[in-house]
Amino acid sequence: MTGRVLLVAVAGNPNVGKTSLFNVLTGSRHQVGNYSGVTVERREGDLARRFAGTADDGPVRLVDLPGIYSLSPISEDETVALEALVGRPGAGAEAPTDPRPDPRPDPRPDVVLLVVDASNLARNLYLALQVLELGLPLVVALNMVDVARRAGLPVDPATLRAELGVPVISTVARTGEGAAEVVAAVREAAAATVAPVLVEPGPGDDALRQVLAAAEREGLAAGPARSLVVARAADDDGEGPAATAGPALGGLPAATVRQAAEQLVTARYRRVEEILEAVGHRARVRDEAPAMGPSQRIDRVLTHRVWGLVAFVSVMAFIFVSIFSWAEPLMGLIEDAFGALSAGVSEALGPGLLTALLTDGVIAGVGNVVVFVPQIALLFLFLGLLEDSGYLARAAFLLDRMMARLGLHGRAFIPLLSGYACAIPAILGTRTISSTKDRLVTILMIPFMSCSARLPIYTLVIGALFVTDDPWISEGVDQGLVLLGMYLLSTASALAMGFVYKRTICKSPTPPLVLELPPYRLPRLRDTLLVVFDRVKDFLKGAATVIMACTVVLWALLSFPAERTGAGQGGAVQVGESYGGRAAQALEPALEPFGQDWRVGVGIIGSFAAREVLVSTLGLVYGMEAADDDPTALGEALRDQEDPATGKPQHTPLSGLALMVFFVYACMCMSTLAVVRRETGGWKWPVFMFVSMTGIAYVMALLVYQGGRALGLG
Ligand SMILES: Nc1nc2c(ncn2[C@@H]2O[C@H](COP(=O)(O)OP(=O)(O)OP(=O)(O)O)[C@@H](O)[C@H]2O)c(=O)[nH]1
Ligand SMILES: [Mg+2]
Repeated sequence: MTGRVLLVAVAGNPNVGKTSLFNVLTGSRHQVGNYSGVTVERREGDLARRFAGTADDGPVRLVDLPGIYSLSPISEDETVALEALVGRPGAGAEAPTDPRPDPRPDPRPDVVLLVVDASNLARNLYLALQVLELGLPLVVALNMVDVARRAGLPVDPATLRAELGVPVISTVARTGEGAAEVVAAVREAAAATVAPVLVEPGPGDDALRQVLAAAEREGLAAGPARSLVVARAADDDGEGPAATAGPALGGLPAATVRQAAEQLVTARYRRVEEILEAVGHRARVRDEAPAMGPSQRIDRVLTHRVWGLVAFVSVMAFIFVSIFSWAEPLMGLIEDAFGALSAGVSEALGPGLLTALLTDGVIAGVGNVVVFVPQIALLFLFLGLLEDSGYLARAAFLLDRMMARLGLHGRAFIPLLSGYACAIPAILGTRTISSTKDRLVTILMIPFMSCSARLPIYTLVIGALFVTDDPWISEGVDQGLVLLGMYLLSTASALAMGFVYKRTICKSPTPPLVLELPPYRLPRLRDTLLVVFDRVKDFLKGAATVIMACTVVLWALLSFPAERTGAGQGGAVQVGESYGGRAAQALEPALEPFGQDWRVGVGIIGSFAAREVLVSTLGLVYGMEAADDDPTALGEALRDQEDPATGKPQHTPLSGLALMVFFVYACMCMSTLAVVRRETGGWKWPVFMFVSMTGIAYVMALLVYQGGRALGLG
């Protein structure tokens, strides 16, 4: 075995702890969450050093897969999982006749590590039987034994091993219990030869016997190909691939194949019952009426038509208000730190072009964005805790009725909500939606959800222009509510767009929601903090690269031709006279109708590279224009700016609102467009998305500003 990499596929039902186990074994930290469909693509990782053993043991590579209920995939993520086990669709049925040496681009795994939820054995065993039919070396990780133990339904791994005929190891993936034994069993299994194990046909299952015999005659007797032909035929109800499998099975009539299919499914369920009986679960379940557990009691409230909705809105309001008020002190500290750094640099270098570039450009640009790290960290922390507790699935269930009334799929809820964090993983998350049209609608809706990159923009505008003097409202609360309003607007708009798309370009019936409610679990703070840490790292990497580059380029455009006035280290720059300033002024006629001047225009242009660039760019423009070298906070500069014509404030709550509304709708994220292109397989939808969203953004901002003016506001 030495030298060759042992490929191990980690498969199993959704939400059973596959990724948790994969993370333990490989030392990685991919996202886990307490709902089905967290993992939607295959991810590889090498065995962590502490499990690697001696040099003779040879390298092991693991592949983490999306969860599947059976080997007949109905959605994109399930297809990914199946292909990792058996190759591309159809390859199984065509393999015997396919002239190509290996029509499968995915290498078949050497060992399947099937993760089974010990606290949910009945459902998990069906898949186990199907995987046995594949005839691949198999090791079962009996996970969540801690939960099963607590629930009073422990499973004896030895009994299960005797029933399935493959190694069974008890594990607790959360703590890493049993991981070393899993590795040992996997290595051992790789060396063994195995044959596909099919369930015994029952006494009356003649059709099934006929199909099996035909498969044997066709030379499909050995290896996984044969079981796959039968399995495909069985699970497809004689439709689709099964119809093509028919002729391959010695010309048996389709009716026989269909009948065999039903018989095989029934035979599997019979076998599941037998195993449950052997493990001792059936008897116990029969004896004790299942008591109402704490999960069910909580659910009575949280999925209640009225109380559930009240709870959901309260949770959301709490999150947005605390993002505002809790982050405040930390943001102040960061602001001060960058101010001190800037002052230190100008002190050390003295006045000059380089100093101006460093202080006005690099430090101010990056600093204006880094300031938002506390808020972004809080947002990810809250969303992570919601995900890991199991609440998200409840919220999806709760809002499914509402979604259905709009004609939308309940499964779309979790991707939509995770769009609050970032559209990219959210768009990948739509792979769990089986209907192509429903999936497309969801993909088109997601960029309307306000992602974390919009947060700095909302915060800046709200912080600068929505200040209350009312002593009864503590500062932060009302601003938090304005922020909540922006999120509500974006959510309502996403839903409205979904409603429209569903009735126009993506007409299709909506299938009912099939969603498992996972048991509530205490979120693991460590896991959530790791995710927060990774996200903040990504955000900072963005700040250090894209934002810095944009800032430097814009700084150059705004600095030349250089005309400086006044005293101070470099004096104020006549930004308006620069190349960049003049170009932006040419755009002013388009900006004025929604209450913005050319300075904001520079920011809007910059933000097509990345939304946060708006903030760093505004910081740059105002920083360069400031006559003294004591940098005032960007918010203050915005508030103090006067309209040269009227002498009134240039930025009012109304113009701020119009600007925020523009950013609610504008599609300004190249990465999102790239992902949409990949997931929809072409340029059509990303182009549609960009054009329509930008158009809507402009019109909505215009309506808000002009409407507000007409009503006498601002
Ligand atoms: N109590 C307990 N919880 C576990 C165990 N293993 C995983 N979990 C939790 O179960 C939930 C699901 O874990 P994941 O690793 O994301 O499950 P998955 O099988 O990868 O899920 P999908 O990718 O959605 O198919 C998380 O909340 C984990 O913390 C375990 O052994 N015991
Ligand atoms: Mg997973």
